[in-house]
Amino acid sequence: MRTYLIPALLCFSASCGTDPGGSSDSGVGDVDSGPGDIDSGQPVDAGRSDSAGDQPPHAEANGPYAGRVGIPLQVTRDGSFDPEGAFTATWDMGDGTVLGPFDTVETMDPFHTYGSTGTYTVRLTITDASGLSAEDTAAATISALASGYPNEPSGFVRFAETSLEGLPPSGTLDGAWVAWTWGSGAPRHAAVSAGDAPVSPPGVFQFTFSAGIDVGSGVAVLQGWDTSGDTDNTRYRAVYESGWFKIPSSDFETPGAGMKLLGYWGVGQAGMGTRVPAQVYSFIPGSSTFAMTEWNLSIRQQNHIARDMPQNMNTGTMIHAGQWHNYEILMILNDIGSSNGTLSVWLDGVQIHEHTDVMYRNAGNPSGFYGRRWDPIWGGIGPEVKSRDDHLWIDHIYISGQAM
Ligand SMILES: [Ca+2]
Ligand SMILES: [Ca+2]
Repeated sequence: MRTYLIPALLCFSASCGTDPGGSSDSGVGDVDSGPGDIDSGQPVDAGRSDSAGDQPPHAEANGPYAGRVGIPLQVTRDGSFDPEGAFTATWDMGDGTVLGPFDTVETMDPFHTYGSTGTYTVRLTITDASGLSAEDTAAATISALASGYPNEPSGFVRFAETSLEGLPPSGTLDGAWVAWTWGSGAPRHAAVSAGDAPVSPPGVFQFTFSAGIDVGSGVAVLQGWDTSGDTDNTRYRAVYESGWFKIPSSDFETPGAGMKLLGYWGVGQAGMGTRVPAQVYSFIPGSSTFAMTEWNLSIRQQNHIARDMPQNMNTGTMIHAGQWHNYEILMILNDIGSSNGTLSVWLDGVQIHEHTDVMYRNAGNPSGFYGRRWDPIWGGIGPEVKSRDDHLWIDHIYISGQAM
């Protein structure tokens, strides 16, 4: 009988933790049985320890936010966390819309489109895995979508406007400065109907990114320039442009290095044949190898004289498939010998870029702005081949400025 007591006594030593407890040790005096059993107590103690140590999450709603009626506004939970890790994010947008709860990083910073102007209180609720939560609020001020050409400087003279109701030059034209034409690539361009075009429905100009094209492929070209001469046209000291664009489907298959949507202005050189290298700006959505619904909006400024900005400068602004966007650009030449040219860009009425030290021209290339060219490129690092047709619409191009 004593032999039974020996393991029981040993259980008070270091070997006790490995004792499974239970039947073999059951009996009167067995220290492993009963509520006082050291083994069975461990999970209980561990549970109490977790409960006491679980910290509530922290919510950071960021902001304040500013947006426009009808334009998706993104909110971000950046800075929110839970000490134990996992959490969900739920957004009450303040207009009766609740988004979430979201549990992945891809979904926690959602977009919302407000239907009317006002200042809304956006409330973010962060909830952790054990149900503890925290809240934070931010104001979202929603303004009316600007009409007309709100950032056109006073004193600028309109010299081109097209509602693109048909293929140029048969479409509606207004203004003597610009002749519209298009290059190779048919049938990658067309005039199509879009009843939701904001300024001049229903005719819009459609570029088609066709299935089968390789990365780096151009789509089609729409361009305009002064019709008064051929090789030494009227040049402009300053130009302002407004236009609209939309990816009409809900997403777009884009290559890894993004794509150029809107093309560029020619500037500086004399001679018609040298337009192409004189890039002033373009819009290049950020990279993805998947069909996307939204893109970072980047701008390029480069010309034959200098590249004063990074190749593709991210504006921190998003564009969205299925949504018309308005862009405005204002460019003013530098004085020869000084890097004091300006490049300003607005998206949907909100300024997203200003560059004030651009050298557009120098003594060897003294000319001004002279030509506008839209030439979307499904561009980037290959090998990638488009597997489906996608489209870009542009509409209602308006240009004004001051001749030299
Ligand atoms: Ca927690
Ligand atoms: Ca139109």
